[in-house]
Amino acid sequence: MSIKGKTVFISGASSGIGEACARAFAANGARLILAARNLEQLQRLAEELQQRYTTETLLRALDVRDRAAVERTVSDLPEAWRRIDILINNAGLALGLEKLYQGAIEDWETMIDTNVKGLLYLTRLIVPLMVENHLDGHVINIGSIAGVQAYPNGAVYCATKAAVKFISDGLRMDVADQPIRVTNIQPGLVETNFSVVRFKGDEERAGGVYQGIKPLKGEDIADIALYCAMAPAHVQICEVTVTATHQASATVVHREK
Ligand code: NDP
Ligand code: 8X3
Repeated sequence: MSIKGKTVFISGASSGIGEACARAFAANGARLILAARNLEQLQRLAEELQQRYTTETLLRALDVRDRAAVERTVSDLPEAWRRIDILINNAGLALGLEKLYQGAIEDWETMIDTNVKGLLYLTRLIVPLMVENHLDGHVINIGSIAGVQAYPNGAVYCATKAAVKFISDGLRMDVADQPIRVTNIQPGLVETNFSVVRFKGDEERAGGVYQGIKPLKGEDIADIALYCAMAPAHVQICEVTVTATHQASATVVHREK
C-alpha cells in the first residue's frame, strides 16, 4: 500500500528511531507531523527533508508527559493536518539501571509518564480522528524486547514496555471493527541516544552497551515500520521482535572480545 501523501504523526522524532522513521517515511512521499521537546532538532530535520524530498512537515514542541499539551497539540491541528493516517508512538526512554529496591522513584515516574501515559494520551486523541475520518489508519508502537523479557536492574523500564505490548494488543481488539491496524515493534539493542539518556550523559558507559556487537541502527527499525505501513491494507503485522544477529534474547548477547 502506498504511503504517498499520507499524514504520519511521529512522537520523539528529534533523535534515533523516530528521526530515522521521519527520513524513511519522507523518502516514500509521506507528509509528517513531527513532535518532540527539542524543536531546534526538529527544524533541522524538517529542512533536510524539505530539501531532499520536498516533504511537507508540521513541527510541534511537545512533552508527551504533559496531558494538557498533548490535548492542545491535537485539538489545534490545522484542518489540513487532522486526517492522520499513521501514528508512530516512538517517544520514550530508559533512565538508570539499578536494582528495583535501590532505584530512583523520580526516574520511574519519568519512564511511566513518557512510555506509557504519553503513548496513551496520543493514542486516545488520534485514533478517534482515524475513526471519524474512516481512514485506513495504522498505529505503530515502538515497544521493546524488554517488554517481552525482563532483565536485571531494568524492571521498571521493562514493565513500561510490557505495558506497550498489552496496550497494543488491547487496542487491536478495540479497533477490530475498523480499518485500523496496530503494530508493536519490539527491538533489541539499537545504537541511538538511548543509552546516553539512560546513563544521564555518561557516553563511555553508554558506548559499552554496544561494545563487541554490531547493534541495530535507527534505520533498521524505520525500515520495519515502513514495511508494516506499506503492507496491503488487509495485512496487519501485529508484532515484530527484532534483534542484532548476535543478540539472542534481552540478556544473551555474544560479544567479540
Ligand atoms: P533516543 O534517545 O535517540 O530518542 C528518543 C526520542 O524520544 C527523542 O526524540 C526524544 O526527544 C523523545 N522523547 C523522550 N522523552 C520525551 C517526552 N517526554 N516527550 C516527547 N518526546 C520525548 O532513543 P531511541 O530512538 O532509541 O528511542 C526511541 C524509542 O525506542 C523509545 O521508546 C525506546 O524505549 C525504544 N527502544 C529503543 C531501543 C534501543 O536500544 N535504542 C530498543 C527498543 C526500544 P526529545 O528529547 O527532543 O523530547
Ligand atoms: C531498549 C532495549 O534491551 O536496552 O528497549 O532495554 S534494551
